[in-house]
This record gives sequence, C-alpha cells and structure tokens, in this order.
Amino acid sequence: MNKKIILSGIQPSGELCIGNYLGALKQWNILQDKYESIFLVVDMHALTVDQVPSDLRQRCLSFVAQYIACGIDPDKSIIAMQSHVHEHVELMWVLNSLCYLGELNRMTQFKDKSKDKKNVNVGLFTYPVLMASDILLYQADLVPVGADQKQHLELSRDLAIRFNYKYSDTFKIPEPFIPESGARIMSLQDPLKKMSKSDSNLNNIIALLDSNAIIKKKINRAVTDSGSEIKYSEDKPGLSNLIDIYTSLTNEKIEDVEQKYIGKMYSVLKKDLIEIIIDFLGPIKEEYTKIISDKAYLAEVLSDGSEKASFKARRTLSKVYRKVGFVKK
Ligand code: ATP
Ligand code: LTN
Repeated sequence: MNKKIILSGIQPSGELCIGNYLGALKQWNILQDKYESIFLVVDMHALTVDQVPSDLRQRCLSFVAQYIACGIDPDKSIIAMQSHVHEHVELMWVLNSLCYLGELNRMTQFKDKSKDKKNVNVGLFTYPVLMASDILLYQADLVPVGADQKQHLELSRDLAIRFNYKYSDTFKIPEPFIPESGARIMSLQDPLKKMSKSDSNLNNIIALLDSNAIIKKKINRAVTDSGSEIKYSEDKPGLSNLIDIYTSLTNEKIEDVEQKYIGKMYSVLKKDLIEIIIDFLGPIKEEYTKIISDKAYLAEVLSDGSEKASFKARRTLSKVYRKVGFVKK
C-alpha cells in the first residue's frame, strides 16, 4: 500500500527558534519514519517581507542545514527549495481564481503582519493561497504545523474542496497535524504573544543556534509573575510558557514538573531549564557546523530534493491544467 504523504515548510526569515522546533521540526522528525515526507524551505513566501538578497540566499542554505541538523534525513525525506519547483506558483494562479477576497481578508496572520504598515504588498495578502498550492501540489494527507497555521490550513482544505466540486475529484483534502505539547510557544519577554523567529527583539526568542551564554541570559531575563508557586496556570503566562518549553523538550508531564518543584523558587526552575536547553541544542549546533561548511553536500541534497519534488508536482499540475480546460502542449 502507498504510504501517506506529509508536507510542511518554514519561511527563511529571521532565525529558526525553539518555537519552530517544538511546533514543527520535532514532529517532522518523528513523522518522517512513517510517511512519505516533503519538507520545504519556502523562500517565495519569505519575499512577502523585506529581505536583503545576499542574506536571504545564505539563510536559505542555513535553514536546510538546520533541518538536517535537527534530524530531517535527506535519505528518508525530500528537502526542497520552494523556488526550485516552478509548479508552486503555477498552481497558485489557478487557486487564486477560486479564492475569495473575503476569505483572505479574514486571515489573522495577514491582519497581524499588515498592521502598522504604510504599504502592504499583495504577496502578503495572497500568501495563504501560495501555501495552499504548496500543500495540494503534493497531494499531502497531513500537514504538521504549529497552532498558528490552523486558519491557513482550513483555507487550503476549502480551496481543495471547491476545486474538486467544480472540476471533479483532483486534490486530497489535507488534515492539520498540531502537536499536543509545544504547538504555541510564547515570547520570553511578552508571554501573551507567540515566539516568532523574525521578532526584532532577540530577547523574545531562543534561536536554535544561540550560544550557551546567550541562552542563559535570555532564560534568566524571561518574564515571570511576582508569585512564588511553580504552577501551570492561565494567570501565570510567563511561568507556564517556561514549563511548556521544559515539558516539550523532556517529554515530561506538566503535573510531574509541578510536583518536582514544590516549594522551590522560580530561579531553580530557570536554572534547570537553561541546562535542558543547552544540552538539547548542543548536538544540533555541532551537527550544523559540520553540514553548513559542506556546500557540495547541501547542493546535492537540494538538487536531489527538487528533482523528486518537481516530478510529483508536474503530475498534479498537468492534471489540474487538463481539468480547467487548458490546451495540451
Ligand atoms: P516569522 O516570525 O518569520 O513569521 P514564525 O516563527 O512565525 O516566523 P513560520 O515560518 O511562520 O515561523 O512557521 C514555521 C513553523 O513553525 C510553522 O509550522 C509554525 O506553525 C511553527 N511555529 C511558529 N512559531 C511557533 C511557536 N511560537 N510555537 C510553536 N510553533 C510555532
Ligand atoms: N505559512 C507557513 C509556512 C508554510 C507552510 C507551507 C507550512 C508555507 N507553505 C506549507 C506548511 C505547509 C508558516 O508557518 N508561516
């Protein structure tokens, strides 16, 4: 029987952070053993925010190296650069013609990212249609993402259903795969907003490549409340976020962690968490340093990945072109 397909992607903006790991990469790593897997660096999505071209180019390669250092295995999974497979934008155009302005107007990520901007580019607005095309092109069954992507995924499903209804069955209807723990890691300085890799205040995030000294400084400075009891609760968002990071990295239960720290001060929990993060990121950073220096290896992974991805993408796109009534080449 054919294996089910998973697909996901991260946009190369900012620095990959522990939120991206716990919400996405950790599940990719586990799921790649069971599913046929495609993991993209969605560089075209990254153009929707300002980029310095030479930085973007380096960051794209750095993200591929970080995917591999986090355990994504190019022998098991396809790792590809979105811009290397031109079918993504071609399918997007077809989906654009099925998507309503009202649907895009409701997207909370668009509202957040366009807030306070003088000029909002059209790419930021149609971003979710490109994401739908990433997913539908590969006939993905499951999309492992953090909780913030749920709304985008619902749009992908709606567009697939609409296309299938209008032209006959073509796309699989993808399901989100959102982890129970670590789906929404919050900012260290403002625990009411999510940790985001392109946050301009780097004290809000733990980057996967942060040095040990920086990790220590950021966790020590992380905002907590003025109480003293180590308890996971809505009115202690800062502390609860630290417990979330703790349990997601150690796979311990929240109750067990609360039990372990009865009568102990916040500073004890912070000290242990620093150690947990340092121990966890150490091997990833070491692996990353080896991979990033081997440019020939990275080029080979990407050329292999884009060849395999293009093959699958072509199949879906030619079906779509036929169904919408385009003349065969
Ligand atoms: P940016 O700040 O550049 O918009 P981001 O950190 O929000 O980036 P994305 O590229 O939008 O990251 O998301 C990559 C993946 O990481 C997605 O699956 C997303 O759901 C997940 N993710 C992002 N932030 C978090 C978070 N704070 N907690 C858990 N998962 C997250
Ligand atoms: N919009 C996603 C990134 C993304 C994605 C995808 C995720 C682009 N294409 C396809 C899953 C599947 C985000 O995390 N901001």
